[in-house]
Amino acid sequence: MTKIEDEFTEFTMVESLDGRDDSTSTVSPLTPESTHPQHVQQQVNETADDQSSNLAYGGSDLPEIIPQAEDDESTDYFKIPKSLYKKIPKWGNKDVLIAVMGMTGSGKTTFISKVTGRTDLKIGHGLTSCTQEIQVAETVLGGRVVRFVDTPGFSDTYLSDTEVLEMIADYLAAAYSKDMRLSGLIYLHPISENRVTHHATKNLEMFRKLTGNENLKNVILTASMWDKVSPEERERRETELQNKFWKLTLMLGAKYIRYDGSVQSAKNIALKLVGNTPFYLKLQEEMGGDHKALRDTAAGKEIMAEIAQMKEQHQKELTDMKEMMLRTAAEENRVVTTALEEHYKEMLRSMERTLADERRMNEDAVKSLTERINALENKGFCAVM
Ligand SMILES: Nc1nc2c(ncn2[C@@H]2O[C@H](COP(=O)(O)OP(=O)(O)OP(=O)(O)O)[C@@H](O)[C@H]2O)c(=O)[nH]1
Ligand SMILES: [Mg+2]
Repeated sequence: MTKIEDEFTEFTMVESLDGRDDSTSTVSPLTPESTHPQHVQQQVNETADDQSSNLAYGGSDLPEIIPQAEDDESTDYFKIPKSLYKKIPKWGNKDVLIAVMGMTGSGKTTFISKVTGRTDLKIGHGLTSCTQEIQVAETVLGGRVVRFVDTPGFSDTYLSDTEVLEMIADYLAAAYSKDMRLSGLIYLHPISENRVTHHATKNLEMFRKLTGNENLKNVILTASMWDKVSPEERERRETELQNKFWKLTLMLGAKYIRYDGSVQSAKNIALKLVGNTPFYLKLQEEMGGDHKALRDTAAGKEIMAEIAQMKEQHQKELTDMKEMMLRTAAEENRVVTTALEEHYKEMLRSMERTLADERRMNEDAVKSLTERINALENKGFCAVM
């Protein structure tokens, strides 16, 4: 057997292992310390504006345990006596949970950092993704403890969509088991992108699938990176986003609110969600209520369809490439054969990644909700709050 045929056999063997071995899948390590409730340092701040919003959101009923910040821009949690942290409840039924979603690099962590005043959150500095785990940061807005859930984006550079969905699903399952409902979601899109890519469309589609159309009324769509484009361009792109890319989501009940990158503007957006009636996301209802496996949920099905499409495409490319390599080898064109071999190896690696994702989804199918939550807690990753 030639070296090339050997590698082709390797590809078919990987395929035959489907569903039995996950040795090729790579999962980036989670950092539980940053997300465990005991490590989420309490940082509380409240602006004059927030106090006015107390009226709108039942400020008369403020839990007395919530410390009031000394000034408008209290961004340093060390200003609040430690004894007061302890009095903040772990999870009170008046506490608010808001998820922030969007593509990698869309500014989710920056938004959460602005709204909570937390300066220790990991913000990306390059093209690669930064948030590879769920981070939770909290503050007080409108007299309520508000927790922001920072999620990794789909089509992330380090994590596959399957891994991202699994991570979000684990978090949501744990929240479901603790009766923690979301009050809203904020979806960020970078206005600096001059065209809406396939990546952006896919990300929004996944977002809708896991949220559920019936919950879109609790969603705020907004754009980041305003400072990166001219005022005329901003207006044009904002209108285009609303009339095209976001049109369906807006028609289904989501709202668009402009975010100018300032602390106050981030707080104003969050305050719009604080008074909502808390709800479960579609993914939580499907997994927690209907006991569906992740791959059978609407979001999971989307990923399964993509995996199937990618597998088919890889298979076709590999077959074509194998034929080409055999032909070139027969012609003894060593330089071209070597280049083709390199390309072929890269394709094999892509195929292996796709198959590993498929195995993850299949293995996930046999995991019960309880197992999912236990596994999450054993990892020390009970980042529910
Ligand atoms: N100019 C400008 N830069 C921004 C803005 N928001 C975020 N950034 C920058 O964009 C980069 C990505 O921001 P992050 O907040 O890490 O984005 P993210 O959505 O959390 O990214 P992931 O964690 O990778 O999914 C960082 O370098 C930020 O400083 C903004 O409004 N304007
Ligand atoms: Mg981030």
